[in-house]
Amino acid sequence: MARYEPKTAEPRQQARWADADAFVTKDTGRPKYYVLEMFPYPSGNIHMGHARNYVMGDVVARSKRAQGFDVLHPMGWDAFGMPAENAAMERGIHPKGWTYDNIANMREQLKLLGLSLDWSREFATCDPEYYGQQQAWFLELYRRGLVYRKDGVVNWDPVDNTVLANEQVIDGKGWRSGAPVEKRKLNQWFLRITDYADDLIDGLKELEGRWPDKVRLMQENWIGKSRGATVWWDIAEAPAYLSASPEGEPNHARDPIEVYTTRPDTLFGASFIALAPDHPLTKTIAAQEPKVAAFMEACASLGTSEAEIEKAEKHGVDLGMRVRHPFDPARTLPVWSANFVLSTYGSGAIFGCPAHDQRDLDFARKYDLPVIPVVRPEGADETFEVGTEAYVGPGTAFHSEFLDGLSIEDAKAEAIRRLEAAEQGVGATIYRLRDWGVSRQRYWGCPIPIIHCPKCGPQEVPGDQLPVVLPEDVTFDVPGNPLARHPTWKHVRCPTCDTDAVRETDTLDTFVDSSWYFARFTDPTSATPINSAAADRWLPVDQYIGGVEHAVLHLLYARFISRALSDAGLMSVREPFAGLFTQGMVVHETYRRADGQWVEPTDVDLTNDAGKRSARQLSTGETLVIGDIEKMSKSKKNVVAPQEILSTHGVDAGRLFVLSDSPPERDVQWTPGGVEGASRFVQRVWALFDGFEASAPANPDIDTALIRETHKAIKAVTEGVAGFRFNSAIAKLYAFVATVRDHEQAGSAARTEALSALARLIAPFTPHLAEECWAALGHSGLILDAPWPEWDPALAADDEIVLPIQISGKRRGEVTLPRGSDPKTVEDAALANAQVQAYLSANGLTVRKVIVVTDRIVNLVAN
Ligand code: ANZ
Ligand code: ZN
Repeated sequence: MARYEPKTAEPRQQARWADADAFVTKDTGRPKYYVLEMFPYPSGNIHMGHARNYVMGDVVARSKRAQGFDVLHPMGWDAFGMPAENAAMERGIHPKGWTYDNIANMREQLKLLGLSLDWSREFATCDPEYYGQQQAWFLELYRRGLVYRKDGVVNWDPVDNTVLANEQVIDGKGWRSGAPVEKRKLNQWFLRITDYADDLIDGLKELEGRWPDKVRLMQENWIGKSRGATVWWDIAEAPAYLSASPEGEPNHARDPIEVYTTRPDTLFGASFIALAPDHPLTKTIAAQEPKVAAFMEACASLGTSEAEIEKAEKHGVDLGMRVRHPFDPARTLPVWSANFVLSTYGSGAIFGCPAHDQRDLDFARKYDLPVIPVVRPEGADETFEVGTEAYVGPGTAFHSEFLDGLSIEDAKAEAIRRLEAAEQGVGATIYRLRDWGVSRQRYWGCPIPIIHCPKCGPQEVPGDQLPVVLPEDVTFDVPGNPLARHPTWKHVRCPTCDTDAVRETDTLDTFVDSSWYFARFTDPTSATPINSAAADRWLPVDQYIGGVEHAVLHLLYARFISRALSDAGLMSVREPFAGLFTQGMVVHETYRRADGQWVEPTDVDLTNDAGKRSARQLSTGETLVIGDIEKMSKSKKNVVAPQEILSTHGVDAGRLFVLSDSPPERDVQWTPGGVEGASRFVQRVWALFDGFEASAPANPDIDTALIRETHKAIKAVTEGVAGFRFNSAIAKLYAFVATVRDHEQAGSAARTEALSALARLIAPFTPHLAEECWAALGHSGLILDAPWPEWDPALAADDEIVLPIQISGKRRGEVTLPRGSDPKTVEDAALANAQVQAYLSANGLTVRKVIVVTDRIVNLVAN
C-alpha cells in the first residue's frame, strides 16, 4: 500500500480545480448562499488566525455547494491604513508598492490553502475602481444630508505637528515624538449614524439566534439608548460678572442649567450639580477664576476615553453658584465642575445623587456634600442609610414628598409628569452613540471628493471627475499629511464658479472602506457602486465569519451603511449579514530564556518526562522557561507560520487540525502533536481507498451494520457542519473511519456506499484528499461536483429504542430493545419487566392478550 503524498496530491488537485475554473461563481438559478470571511488587512503574511478563519468559511462554502446551492465565496483586501504609511516613513517604501506587494504575497499563501474562493471577484479597497465608487455613494449620502461637517476633537502631536490616530497615542504621548498629546478642534466630516440608532437597535432583535448574543448585546450597549428626563435648574446665585454677557449671547446668570438624568425618581436626593470641565459655563467662569482655570487644565491633560475617566480619582471645583431645586424652589444646591462628567454625553451636566450613584457618592464623600437616600430596598425602613456603597437596586421612593411609596418605575413616570407640568423639564431619550467622524489626516486612504471654494464653500467633485485618485508622487520625510503639502494635486478650480479652490486633503476612515465591500463583491466591476440586480440576487451575506474584535465598529458601520445605501436606493437589503459567527483565536505556548528573550517554537526542543515537561533551546542548548499559552504574536515569538506546517504535513492536515481541536468559537492551541495526529488521520483515510476493488461478495450482517453506521455518520457530520460544530463533525469522522476499518469483511456494495459517503463527508475539511479518494473509487469527475450524501432516517436512527409498556392503556413501564425486534422478543421482554410484574401482582391481574406495535409500543390487556 502506498503512502498518501500530500506534496504531489495537493498541487495535482489544485491544478484540476483551476483547469475547471471550479470556483468561479455560478448563477444557475438554484438557491443562493453567500459565505464571507472578514477580508484581511494585507500586513504581509497570512497567519494561523487568518488560516483558521478562511478554512471555516471554506467548510461552509464547500458543503453548501454540495448541498445544491449556488455559492458566492469571494476574497479581497482591506488595503488602506496606517501600517503602509509607517513602512513608508520607516523604510522609504511607497505605501502603494508595499501594499500591493503584500497582497501578491498573501494571495499566494492563501491559494496554498486550497480554498474554494472565486478569485475572479478579487479587489483591494485601494484600487481606484473601488474607492471611486465609494466616493460616488459618499456624495449621494452628502446630498441626502447624511454627511456633514462640524468641529471634532483630534489628538495633536505638538512636536511632529501632526494629527495622531488613537493607536498612535501611547500613555498620552505621541508614539514617535514622545511629546504629551494635546486635544485640538478640527473641522471634520461626519456620517449621521445617529439617525439610524433606533433602526440599528430594532434590527438586532431579528438577528436573535443568528448572531452571537454577546455581539448583539455589545452593539446595543454601544448605541446605549436610555430613557430619562432633561431637567432645568434655575439659577439662584451667580457671580456678578456672569450677568454682563452681551445681548443675544447665552446669559449664564439667567439661563437655567440643563442636565440629563436616567433617574428622575431620585430628584429629591440631589445634593449638587456638576458640569463637565469643558462645559461652556465652566469655561466662562474659568476666564475669571484662576482656580477653575487650573482645574480645567488639569482635566485636559487626562485621557478622554470613558474607561480612563471611570478609573481616574474623582476631582472637582466649586464654581461659586447655586441653583434652585425644580420641585422646591426654596431649596438651593451648589454648582461644581467635576472630572467624571463627560462633555459629549447628554448635556454635559448632571445632578449628583450620592446615595444612588457610586461616582456621585465618591465625589460627595471627598468634598463633604450631603448624602440623602431616597430609594429604600424592600424590608428597609425610613432610617435606611448609605455608607460607602451607593444603593442602586430596586426599591420604594421615600423622603420624596409626592413620590413616596412609588416603585422606581412609577416614580420616574410621576417625576417626569410633574417636571413637565411645572415646565422644569421633559421626558427624553438619549443615546450614547455619536455621529461617525470619518476624516483622517492621512495619505493612504480614500480621498474625500470635495472641493473647498473660498466663495461657494464645500462643493462636490462632479461625477465625471470621479474617481479622485491619490497622487503617487508624495514624500514621507516629514510628519503630517503629504496630500496637504502636495504642490499641485490639491489646487483645482471650483466646479461651480471656476475660481481657485482646494481639494479636501483628508481621507476617509478605513472603516468606511469595509462598510460595503460585501455588496461590491456581488458585482465588483459594476459601473455604479452597486449593481442592484446582483445585490438582490446575493445579499444578504448568509454566513459572515470573523473575529469578535469587530463586534462593534465594523459590524455596526456595515449595518448602518447598508441602511443608508438602501434608503438612497442603491441596494435593497438593509441588514447585510443574516448569520454571523465569531471564531476563537489560535494560541501557542511561549518559551523564554533566562535573559528574558522569547524563543521561537521552531528553536525549541520539548521533552516530557513522566508528565514533567521541559524545554531546551535547539540552537544554544540553553534551558527555557515554558510560559503561558497566548495568542500568537510577533512580540512573544510564539508564531507558527502556516507555510511551515503545510510544507511538512500538507494542507489538508493543517486544515483538519485548526478545526478539530476545539469548538470554532473557542481558542485553539497549536501543538506539533496535534497536527501530527491530523496527518496520521489523512493516511488512515487514504489506506481505506488505496487499491480499493469492488469485488467482495455480500456479507449480510456485516453489510447492514456498516450501512447503518454510514447513515449515522452522514447525519452527524451534516448536522455538525450546519451547526458550526466542526470539531464534533471531525470527531465523528475519526470514529467513522475506524468503523469502516473494523468492517473489512463487508461486501463491496456496502463498502462502496460507506467509502463514497466518507469521501464526500471529508471533502469540506480535506478537499485534496477527498478528490484523490473519489478518483480511487473510479470517478472521473470532481468530488466538488458530487452531491452531498443523504441519510435515511430509519437507518440513521439509534439501534436501540425505548418501548413504552402499557397495561390496559396506561403506561406502567418501559423496555430498551434493539430496533426492529420481533413481536415475540418484545412480548417476552415486557412480561419479564420488573415494574410490570410488580404492578400485575399488586393488583391481582392476569395478562390476557399482548399487542406489539413494532418499534412503537407494547400493550398488555389484563384483568
Ligand atoms: C441623576 C442620577 C441619580 C443618575 C442616580 C444616576 C443615578 P446611563 O444610564 O449610562 O445613560 N450622566 C448624565 N450625563 C452625564 C455626563 N455627561 N457625564 C457623566 N455622567 C452623566 O447614565 C445616565 C446617568 O449618568 C444620568 O443619570 C446621570 O446621572 C449621569 F441615582 O442622574 B444620573
Ligand atoms: Zn466657487
